[in-house]
Amino acid sequence: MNIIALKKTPFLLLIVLSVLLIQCATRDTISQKLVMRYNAPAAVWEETLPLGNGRIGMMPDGGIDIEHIVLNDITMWSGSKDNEAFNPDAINYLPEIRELLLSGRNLEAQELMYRHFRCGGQGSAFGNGKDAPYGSFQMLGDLHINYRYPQTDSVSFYERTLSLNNAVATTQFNRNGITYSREYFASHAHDVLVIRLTADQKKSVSFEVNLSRPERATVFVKENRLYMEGQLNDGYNGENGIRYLTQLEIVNSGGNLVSSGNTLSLSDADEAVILISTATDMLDKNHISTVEQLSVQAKSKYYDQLKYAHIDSYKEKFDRVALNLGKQDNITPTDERLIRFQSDDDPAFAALYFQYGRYLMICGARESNLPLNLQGLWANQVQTPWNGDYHLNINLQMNYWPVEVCNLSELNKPLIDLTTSLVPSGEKTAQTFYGAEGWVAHMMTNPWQFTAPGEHASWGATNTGGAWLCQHLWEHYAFTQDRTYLESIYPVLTGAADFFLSSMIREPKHGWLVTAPSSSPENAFYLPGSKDAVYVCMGPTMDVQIIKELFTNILSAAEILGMEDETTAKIRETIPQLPPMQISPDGHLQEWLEDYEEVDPQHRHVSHLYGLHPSNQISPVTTPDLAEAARKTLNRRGDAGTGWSRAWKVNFWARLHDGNRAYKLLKSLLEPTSGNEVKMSSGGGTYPNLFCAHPPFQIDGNFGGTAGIAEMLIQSQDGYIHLLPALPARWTNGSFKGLCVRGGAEVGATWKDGKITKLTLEAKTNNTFRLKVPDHAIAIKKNGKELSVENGFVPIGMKIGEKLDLDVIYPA
Ligand code: FUC
Repeated sequence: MNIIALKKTPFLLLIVLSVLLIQCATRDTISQKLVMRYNAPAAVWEETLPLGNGRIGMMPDGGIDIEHIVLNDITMWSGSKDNEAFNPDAINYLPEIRELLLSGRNLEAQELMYRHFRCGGQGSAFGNGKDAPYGSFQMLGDLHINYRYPQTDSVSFYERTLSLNNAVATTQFNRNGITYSREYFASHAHDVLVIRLTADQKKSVSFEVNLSRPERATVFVKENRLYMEGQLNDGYNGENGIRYLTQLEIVNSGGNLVSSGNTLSLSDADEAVILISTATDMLDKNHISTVEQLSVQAKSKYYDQLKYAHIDSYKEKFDRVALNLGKQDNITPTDERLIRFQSDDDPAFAALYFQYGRYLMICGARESNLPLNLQGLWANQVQTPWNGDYHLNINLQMNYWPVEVCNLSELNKPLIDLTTSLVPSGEKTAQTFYGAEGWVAHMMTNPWQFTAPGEHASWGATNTGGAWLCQHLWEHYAFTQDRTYLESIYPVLTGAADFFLSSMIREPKHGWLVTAPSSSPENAFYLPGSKDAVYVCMGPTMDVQIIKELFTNILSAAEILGMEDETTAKIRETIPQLPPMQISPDGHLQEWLEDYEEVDPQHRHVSHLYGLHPSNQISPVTTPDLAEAARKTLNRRGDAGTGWSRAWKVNFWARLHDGNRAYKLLKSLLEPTSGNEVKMSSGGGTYPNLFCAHPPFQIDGNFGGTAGIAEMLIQSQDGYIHLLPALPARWTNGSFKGLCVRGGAEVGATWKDGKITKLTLEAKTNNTFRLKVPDHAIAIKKNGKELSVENGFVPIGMKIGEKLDLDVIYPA
């Protein structure tokens, strides 16, 4: 048992550690020390600090006498396959529903859908699916540590921190002259949770520890180890539920470890390390031996070996990108910085928030596992809000907006795998509900490949969820240019297209081909002369934009792969028959085929601007009229909304090249919030731990915010690199490195007084990159030599691995 102390660390290891420390100290000047800091224990979960290694995680509250640490595993999902979802009766009503829509009787069509055109069974059980086949993502458990102190005088100093550079959290305080220190991390190298407890006086570490869970847990002690195990409901009270096992042990130096009942108790130790190893059998049929093995491996290491292996592994991803918007304040508590940001506009705080999004991405998901859900990896309930699932009408996709541009491309894999895994079930749904070819996923899914329409058509009718996911599949290619990968996903894209090609109908007014029935996510309208809210419609603008994008991407893929086939031929024929985007008489982009009046003009979803972001069908450069209509639409929608809605609007305004307005939305996303009751149109903002508040906590807004900041700094969706397309006045000087662009390159830039002075390009592929000459610049120079400019763009041919440093020249 050699985990314990630095004092036992061999000389060689010390040398390795010193080299690592020196490496950290000599990092480039753009990189910064990024610390979140708090001067009191967390009073609520939304103040605790999230740690994770993409599979498992924990959120310690830093309590002084009693510490509560919520534990997580991303595969803690109840439910199982729901065969009842494929409702065989629905298709019998499809012709009538379509007839009603074609004759403008949407309300009646909707009534029929409510009754018949929905999944069979319970569906998501309206977000209470924990004990239904749909299931729910759930917390793993609660770890409580009751500390014992020689004296219980008041505490003279207290701080909790989270280092974003190292993914290590700490708690430190002084009680009666003794400084107690705790260090926590979710090891990226050894796949265990680690907590080290020390004090600056010998024999001062004493505590009791236990594990629990609100339901479905058996806790026991064996050979001074604590175990918790159980099985979640498969939705049928059957044998197919996910099983989990958690093992906790304490390695200590100098203390006395005993167990009584289900509690481990350590007395008078010099220091202790709590090791938690945990797994479920969702993706690992040998989860019991995995738990044991991981624990044995971790125990064979010195604590510092564990810690630095973890840091090293985490940094490999985190250090790829840096953003410097000014001097980082690592002293002021983060909750105070959040409050102050509304008045001091500290640019460095925005940079911290940006990197926190990357931190959450690296710690919340890993390559071969489930994608980040509505909670990411972190939940403190058994029934999480909305089942903590994958909503496909914005939320899951938003989680993945930053992944490519923020240089974490490999973390896209879980999303790609999830999408691919939906195909067989999506084919059955296409057949059963529509008698159509290809595959379709509606508004929500789970690890059990749920693809049917939701149980309520007002939100469950959207059938472009799978096609929207296909946009992410394509974007991964756009950034990596990986042809083998493109070949592998080509059938997924064409399968999604086949569904629309075989199920769209012709609307009577213009003869356009449209989806029917469908809805514009969660927004309702009034039919002329009626005051009834209607959701069900034909060909909402978002559907058209998603389908057009899917079709266009398939044609590009087919060209690259040399794959003309029946689907591509049909796509070519169909594209001109899709509805165009329409501008309403008062200048807005129309959300529906008709210029209906919205029930809620400030609705949180802005689905019809999908074409502006994440797609590139609306742009101030190529489609100025549509961009103007989008601007009017956004002004009418207003700047409020749920957390994710504000985050989306940051991206919209960045795409409209309005940096100050994007910034205003970023500020509203960062509005300090408390409370965790579900609110659909107010209370959006940010909790003290910088988690996004829908409310309640929903992680999509964090990732949408991070992506939005990236959009303000760099864009590449129109075939060229546009640097600082939406720089707010407040970010006068700054620099970044390592952001990625489509075509396959990493870009860095430095700017002063809002003007780019230097930039760097590093090619990840052999390609020619088109760089937009920054506004007001007169030349771009490489080694003092001017590069040739064509219509405001500099074409730069590069070989894979090549790096370029360029200077931007302005009139004297
Ligand atoms: C969609 C949104 C809600 C919420 C939920 C998880 O239904 O309309 O605002 O984000 O997903």
